[in-house]
Amino acid sequence: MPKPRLLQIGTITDRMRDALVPHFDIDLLFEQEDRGAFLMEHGPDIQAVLTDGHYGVPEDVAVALSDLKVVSSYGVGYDNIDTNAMATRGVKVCHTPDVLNDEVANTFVMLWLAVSRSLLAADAHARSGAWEQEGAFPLTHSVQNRRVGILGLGRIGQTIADRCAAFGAEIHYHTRSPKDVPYTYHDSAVACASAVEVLVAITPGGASTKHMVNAEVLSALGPEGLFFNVARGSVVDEAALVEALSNGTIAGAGLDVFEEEPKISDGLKTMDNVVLTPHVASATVETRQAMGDLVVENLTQWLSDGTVRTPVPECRHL
Ligand code: A2R
Repeated sequence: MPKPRLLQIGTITDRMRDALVPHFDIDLLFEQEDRGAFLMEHGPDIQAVLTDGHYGVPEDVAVALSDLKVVSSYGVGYDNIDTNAMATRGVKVCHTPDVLNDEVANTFVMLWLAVSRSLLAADAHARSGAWEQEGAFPLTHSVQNRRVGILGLGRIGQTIADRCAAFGAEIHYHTRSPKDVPYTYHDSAVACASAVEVLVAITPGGASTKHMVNAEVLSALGPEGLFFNVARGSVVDEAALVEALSNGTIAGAGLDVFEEEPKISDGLKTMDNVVLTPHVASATVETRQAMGDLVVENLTQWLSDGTVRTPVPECRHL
C-alpha cells in the first residue's frame, strides 16, 4: 500500500525527516520548479501538510489541497494559518505549545540583562583595549527589584513571570481577560506600560494584537523604560519604536522579532541602546528537537487514529 503524501513547506531537521520517511512520501513545496502545476496535479492527493509559523499555509496550497486533513506546524504561533477556515473544512491544525516556554522566557531574560547591563558595549570595552586606555566602564542599571509588565500572560508569559520572580520583580500584566494570578491586572497596554519600568510583549500575532505597542504605549512606558519583544513583529509599530528609541521617549529595547523579517529597520541597527537577535527565541538544539518531535508525533498520531496531540484551540472540537 502506498504511503500517504505529506507536503513540506519550509525546512525541517534531519531527525524530523528520518522519523517521517517511514510513514509518509514527502514532497517539498519549495523544490517544485513549477509550483502551480505541481499543486494542480498533486494537490488533491495530499492530505497532510508540515509547515511553520513563518510560512503558515499559503492560499494557493489551501485551495489546491482539496482533501487536506491535517496541518502540523513547527512553532507555537500560527498567525499565518487561517485556523477558522481550516476548522470549518474539518482540517486538524496542530502546533508545538509548552515545549518552548522555558527557552523563550530565557531569551527574554538574556535580552533584559544584555540591555540593562550594556553587555555588548561592555564586551567591546573589554576587547578593544578601552579598559586599559580609558578606564572603567560606566555604571549600568540593575535588573533587580523592577516593576515588569507582561503583555500576554499565557504559557510563555507565565514562565517569564516565574523567571522575573528570581529578580524580585513586581509583576503587572495585560490580557483581554484577567487571570487567576497574584499579579496586577491592567485592562489596556497603555495602563500596563504606565505602571512599569520594563515591558515585554508575549501575545500571539495576528489582527487582534497588531501594533498593540504603539507611540502611546511607548510614551506611557517613559524615558527610563525598557521594551522587549519575544512575541511577533506585528505586535509592535516598529516605526514608532525607532522614533521612541531615538528621541529618548524610552531608554532601550531588546528585540527578537521584527515587522518585516528578515528585514530590520535601519534605525535599530545603529542604536547602542538596543540589542537585536534574529528571531532565535526557541532556536536551541534541545528546544528545536522537542518541537520537532512534537510535530512528528502529531502527524504519526493522526496517521494511526485520526487524532492529534496538540491541536490549536480553534480545532480542538474536531
Ligand atoms: O487575551 P487573553 O485573556 O486570551 O490572554 C492571552 C493573551 N492575548 C492577548 N492579550 C491582549 N490582547 C489580545 N488581543 C490578546 N490575544 C491574546 O496572550 C494569553 O494570556 C496570551 C497568549 O497565551 P498562549 O495562548 O498560552 O500562548 P503562548 O504559548 O504563551 O505563546 C504566545 C506567543 C505565540 O503565539 C507566538 O506568537 C509567540 O508567543 O512565540
